[in-house]
Order: sequence, then structure tokens, then C-alpha cells
Amino acid sequence: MTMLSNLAPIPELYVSYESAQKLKVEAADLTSWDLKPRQICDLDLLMNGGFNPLKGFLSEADYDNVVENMRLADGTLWPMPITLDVDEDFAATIELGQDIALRDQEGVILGTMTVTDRWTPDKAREAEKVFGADDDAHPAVNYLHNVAGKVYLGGPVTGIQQPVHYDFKARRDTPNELRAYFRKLGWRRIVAFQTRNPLHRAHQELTFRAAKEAQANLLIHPVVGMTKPGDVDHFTRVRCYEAVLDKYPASTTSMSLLNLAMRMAGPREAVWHGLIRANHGCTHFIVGRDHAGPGKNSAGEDFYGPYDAQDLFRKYQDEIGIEMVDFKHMVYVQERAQYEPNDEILDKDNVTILNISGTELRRRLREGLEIPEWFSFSEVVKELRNRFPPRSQQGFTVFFTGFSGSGKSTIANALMVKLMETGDRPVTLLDGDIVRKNLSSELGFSKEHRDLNIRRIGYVASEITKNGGIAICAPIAPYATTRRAVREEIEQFGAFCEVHVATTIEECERRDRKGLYKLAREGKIKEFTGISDPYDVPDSPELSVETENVEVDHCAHQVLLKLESMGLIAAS
Ligand code: PPS
Repeated sequence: MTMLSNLAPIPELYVSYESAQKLKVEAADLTSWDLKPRQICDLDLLMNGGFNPLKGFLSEADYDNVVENMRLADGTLWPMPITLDVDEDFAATIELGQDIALRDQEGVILGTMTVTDRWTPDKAREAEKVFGADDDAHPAVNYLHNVAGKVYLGGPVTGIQQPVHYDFKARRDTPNELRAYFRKLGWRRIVAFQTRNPLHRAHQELTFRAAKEAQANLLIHPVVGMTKPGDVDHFTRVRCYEAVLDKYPASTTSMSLLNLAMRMAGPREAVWHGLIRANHGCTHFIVGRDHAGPGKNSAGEDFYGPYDAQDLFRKYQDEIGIEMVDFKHMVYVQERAQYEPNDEILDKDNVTILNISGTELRRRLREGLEIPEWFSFSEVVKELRNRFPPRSQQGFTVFFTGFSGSGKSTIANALMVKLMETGDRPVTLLDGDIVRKNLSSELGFSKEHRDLNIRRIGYVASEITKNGGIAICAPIAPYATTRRAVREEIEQFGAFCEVHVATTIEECERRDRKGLYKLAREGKIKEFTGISDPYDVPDSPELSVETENVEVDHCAHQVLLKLESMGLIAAS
């Protein structure tokens, strides 16, 4: 069999196994750079040939030409700056010509780099030229200004070992592994589909059609490195992809996971994606409307035109070495019970066209509403429902705050029992006294210690919330800023219901159930909240409860009603 050029092995930056063992020992003495997650993804694709023809992190001359002209210094097409950003202190310790070890986050040496270049980039220029605008609403521009170090180092890389992945190992392939796989199966024409979202029926239809049109086999090639912040996590997505894979005719389609760190750079990114897929042995590449789009800019407008990516790709197609396949916008035609390309439907006035947007899908998941069979596969919907249960099945935190003796613990206990009675989610009570005994026994009542105490409670509550449980917290939590920080931490994972137990300080002192107010008045307890230490009354808690002349049972019931109105528990 003649070897097709797209399937011949491509150069990697790895040395042989024996050399790697030797190099690893020698590299232990080198100055080390601890790679950031995005740099690990970049290094992975540099070393395995995914970024071929790059031989390392860009030199200054390559960087300049890539930023200005989408080309390396020697004129080769390359649209994305692949740079090793470091902080100024580290950069100052390096001499040009020096080898450094590149370590992953656990300290494993993945490769070495000979530093040939060191420079301070003009990040505003990079943002304008590469991403189209110096606007932090663009995820890669935000990264450039707020995460990336001030100095770039460039130079050739020597690969020692691949970054270690513990998940979906069998689904990850280097370019040469994929090339070998295609050779083995006799696949000569391969159309790649890039994705960072779960696939539904429309995607399955369009990819299948694209493959048929190109008379090619199909490679679903999802990005599992870094995608747009807020995307569905790759664990969930891969389970969804695996379900969709079964829907293609047998032996036509394969899937491989790509450890790419996306930049969401629209047109330039599309060209980059094409080069990467060509390196992986693919001959065709599907480019869609708004390919790798970053969303809206800070003025609420799109960063790129919907077809900019396709236009740029078409212009460079020959140099990229992969043929573009138009992404067809597929819609469901109810009367014919099938998906059809939107622009091929000639009887639009006589048929019903159905579509569900991403926003609508998220709303349906959140509210536990039906997701029709015509829209997605039941296996995919099951995975998504599992990952995004409706609010009434998500974890949440009820956070009581109020003076000592205000009744927080009593109400919190009653609430816990009432929630346990329904039994649908595990409930944990993080009462002030319990926490001080088990988590914060070394802490006192200074501002610093109180903050630490509340942050610990917030951390535990956020973990409980993340894992679908109910956390009930009942500390004094006197400072508004700390309560806000805890709210923000928890709201990443589920709802936060702040309940102000609004018993007045006079009433708490009158009750003085523990005799502490008396001691505080006598100066025997210092920094006592409400007496000799401040309490910031919550501005806008979800609920404020009065306890004077009100039964505990009633207070707890008020909280339950609030939780019900927030959609967190079923109506009683
Ligand atoms: S804080 O401010 O949120 O960290 O406080 P917390 O962990 O809830 O602990 C409050 C309980 O500790 C007892 N105690 C004091 N409270 C306030 N100020 C001072 N100086 C103090 N010293 C001891 C008091 O019994 C509180 O109990 P609760 O459950 O609130 O009545």
C-alpha cells in the first residue's frame, strides 16, 4: 500500500525512551518552571506534533510575525502565539542559552527548554491583532492581562514524557496514534468535527451529512483541554459523545479527545484548528457559523462576524492542507419528522420548523421540563439531567446569621429535622458551637479569627452544596464582607439562602441563656458581638425572622416556605 502523505508519521519533540530516562535525571538539577494548566496543554501538543511545525515555545521573531502576519519568521502559516509566559522574578533568574525543566503541577518533569529568547510583550498589541480587540470580555484577552505572566520565554523544547491523564485514557490519541489508526482501518479521507459542547441530534445529522458529502469517514474530535469558561465540563461531555457515537452507522465514525487549550479566537482559531487536524491526519474539517466564538464584547456586540472564520479558512485552505466543509445549519421539520439543512427548505411557509436554543435547553434542565426526543438522544439527556439536576434536586446552603442567643441554633435544628423528614437530600448542620469544637478549636474572636472561622464554614458548605447536599450554617458571622465572600463561593454550585435571625441585642441580653452577656458587660469576655464588637445587619437577606413571641416551629416553617419559593424544595 502506498503511504498517503496525511498518514505518514509527523515529527514529535520526544526523545527515545532511554534518552528520556537519562534526561529526566539530569533535568532534576535544572531551574524549573511549574507549568500552568494552559501551558501543560500547549506543551502536550507541541511535544506530540499537534502543533507541528513548531519546535518549541515561540521565539521573539516568530512571535512578532505570528501576531502581525499569522506567520512564523520563516513565512510558514501559524496563526496563534504559543508562548511560555512567566513572571518577572523567574525571568530575571534565567540566562539566555540556559536549559530549564518544565514541570507539571505535581512536579513531574515533562520536558526541557533551551531558553533562546526573553522579552516583555506588548500585550495590548497581541490582544488587538490576535483576538481583534483589547477587551477583557474576551476570555483569551482576560487571560493575557490577568493570568499570563509579564515576560515571555522562547526556545526549542525536548520532550521527556506526555502529561499524565487519569480520565478517558483509551480515548486520547497523539497525532501519530491517530494516523496509525486511520492507516490500519484504511481510512483515506477523514472529516474532523471540532466541538466543545454536548452533541444533540442536529449535530449528529450535520456531521453525518458532512462525511457523506466529502465521501469521508468521520472523526469526532472534541476539545477536553480548556474551553470557554462556563462550558459543560468534559467528563459530562465525553459521556454524552460516547452515547452519540453509537448512532452513526457502524465503522464510519470514530472519536478522539484533544487536549487543546482553546483561545476562542474565532477566525484565527479556525485556521489553527485546521492545522492541528491536518497534523492529526484529517483531510477535511467542518467549520461552522461563528466557529470558536468568544461571545459578546463589553459593549454587548459580537467580537467577530458570523462567517469571518469560514472566510479566513477558505483564504488559507491550501496552506493549511485540509479542506473546509461548510457547517450546515440543521433544523427539525415537524411535518416530515426529520432534520434538514435550513437553507435547503423550499416550503418554509407550509412547514413547522422546530429548534431549541442553548439558553432554552439550560432553562429546561434547570426547571426539570421536558426535552423532546426530536431534539436530543435520551442517553444524552439523561447524562445532562444527571449533571444539571433541577433546582429541587440541587444542593444548597441555608446560612443563619444573628447575635449570640438570637435563636439561630434552635431554628437551624428545627429546620434540619424538618428537612430530614422529607429525606430527599442529606442535611448537615454547621452550628457555631459545633464548628468551633470540630473545625476551629484553636480560634478566638478577633476579626481575623472570626473571618477564618466563617470561611472554613463556607468552604465545607460549598463542598456539601456542590455534592448535592443541604448545608445549614448557624454562626454569628458578624461581618458583611465575609458573608458576601461565602455567598459567592457557594453560589458557584447551588443556591445560598441567607436568613437573618433578627432578635434585638436587648432581647438576647435579656434572655442571656448562656450567661455570656453578663460576663461581657463585666468585661470578663472581650470582643463580644453586640456589646464590644460590631455586627453588620444584613442588607438584603433572603429572609429575616423575628423570634420575639414567635414559636420556633413557626420560624423554621417560614424558612421552609422561603426555600419552596426559591424552587429548592417541593411544595409541602
Ligand atoms: S463567629 O463570630 O461567627 O465566628 O462566632 P461563632 O463561631 O458563631 O461563635 C459564637 C459562639 O461563641 C460564644 N462566644 C462568643 N460570641 C461572640 N463574641 C465573643 N467574644 C464570644 N466568646 C464566646 C457564644 O456562645 C456564641 O454562641 P451562639 O451559638 O452564637 O450563642
